[in-house]
Amino acid sequence: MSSTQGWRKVVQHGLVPKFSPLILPARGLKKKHVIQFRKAPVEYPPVTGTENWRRKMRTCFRCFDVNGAGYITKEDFLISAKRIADYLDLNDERAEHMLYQRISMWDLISKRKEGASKISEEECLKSAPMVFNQRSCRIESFPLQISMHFTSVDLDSDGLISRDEQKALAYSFNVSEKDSQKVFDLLDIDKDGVITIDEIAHAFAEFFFTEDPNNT
Ligand SMILES: [Ca+2]
Ligand SMILES: [Ca+2]
Repeated sequence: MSSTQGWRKVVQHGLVPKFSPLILPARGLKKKHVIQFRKAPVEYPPVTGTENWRRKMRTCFRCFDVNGAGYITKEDFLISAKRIADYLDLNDERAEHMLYQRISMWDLISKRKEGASKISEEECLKSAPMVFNQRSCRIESFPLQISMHFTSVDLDSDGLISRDEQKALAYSFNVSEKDSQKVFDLLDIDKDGVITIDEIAHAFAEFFFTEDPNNT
């Protein structure tokens, strides 16, 4: 299906995981939300690992490698969580909630690498095409990662990512405010000033599963 066919609702099972240790006031995602992809991950052709695609993966890796050590480790997730908490001056409860979510993301990544304590850029790039081509990834773990990412960025748990929440994430990844602004505008497909999980899901699917040189 071509992405020009409009917003066809493709339902995949990507329920928001119940990994939060705290009960926070929330609406939206606390209710079960099934991600509606504009184009389901399984509909994209297999990734072959073109130079353009590898460049996107490197950019992504370098965002997660917050301390620039050349590896992704648990420490990167801890630093990122602290930077978000500082940027938004979160109270202890919210900071702890978000920290737990970011650690859960690391645990999931590490578990996939047989409990590795650090992951290098080369390892990441080498295994990425195979990982992204697995049916189980496209059907289960990809939507799960999106849900975890979304929940960890949606700091006030209102089911939407605001400009400030996006800015806090960008700050934690050492991304400039100008670039963060650009990313926000790209993600906010319907231009209503907030990002929904379905908008994020579409952007992530296009980013990770498209090798089109025009997709950067
Ligand atoms: Ca929010
Ligand atoms: Ca929007």
